[in-house]
Amino acid sequence: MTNADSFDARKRAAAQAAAHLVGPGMAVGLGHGSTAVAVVPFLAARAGRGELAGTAFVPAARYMAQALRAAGLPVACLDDFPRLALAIDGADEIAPNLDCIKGGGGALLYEKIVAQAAERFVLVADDGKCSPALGTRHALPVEVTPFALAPTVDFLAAIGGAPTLRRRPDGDPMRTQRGNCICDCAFGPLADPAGLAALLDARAGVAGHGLFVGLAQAAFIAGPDGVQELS
Ligand code: ABF
Repeated sequence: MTNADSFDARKRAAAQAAAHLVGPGMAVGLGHGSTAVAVVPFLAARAGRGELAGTAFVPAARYMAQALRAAGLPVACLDDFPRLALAIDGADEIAPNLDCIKGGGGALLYEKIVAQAAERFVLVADDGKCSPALGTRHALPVEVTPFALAPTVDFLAAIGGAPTLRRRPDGDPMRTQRGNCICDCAFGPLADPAGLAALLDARAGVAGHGLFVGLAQAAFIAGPDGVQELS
C-alpha cells in the first residue's frame, strides 16, 4: 500500500463520498471514530461554499461535537431534530448485507440511537472493515449497566461470548458517556446476528450492543481502486 493509498487516504476518500449526500436544510447525524470525523472537513468546505445553508448536525459523541464546533459547523441535538434525514458513521466490521459491528470507540448506544433516528443511515469505511461474517474479525461490544455487571458477564459467557471487560490504560474499567461498562465478546463468526441482537436486547442489564442489524442502507467502502458505494 503506497502512501497515496494509505488507510487514512482511503478513510478520507470514503468520507468525501458520503459528504456529498448532505444537502441544505438537512438534519444530519454523525457518529464517532476517525472515518466519521474525516467527513467533517469536507462538510466544512461545502458549508464555506454556501452549499449547506440551514443544515444542522447531531453528533453521537462528544468527540464528534468538538470536531464539528472546531470546523464552525452548527451542532444540534435530537431534542431539536428527533427525525434525521441522514446519519453517517464508521464501523468496526461490515458484512456483505451491510449489517455491522460498531462500538470499538465506546459510543455504540448513542450511535445506534442516532442511526435509528435517521431516514437513511450510511457507513463509511476502508475495505479492511469488510468481512464475510460479523464476528470473524472483531469482538462484539456489549454495553452493561454497572449494577448488573457480574450477572451479565455470566450471561454473556453462558451464550458463548467469552466476555472481556474493557479497561482504560490505568486498568480501571472503561466507562461510556452514560457511565456504563463495556464487555467485548468474542463470539466468533455469527450465524444469526439478528437472533443474537434480540437475545441481548431482551436481557435486563444490557444497555446496548454493537450489532447494527438491518440499519445501514448504504456504505462507501474505499479500497485500492477507489470508493465503492454498496447498498
Ligand atoms: C465508531 O467508529 C465506532 O462505532 C466504530 O467502532 C468506529 C470505527 O472507527 P474508525 O472509523 O476510526 O475505524 O463509529
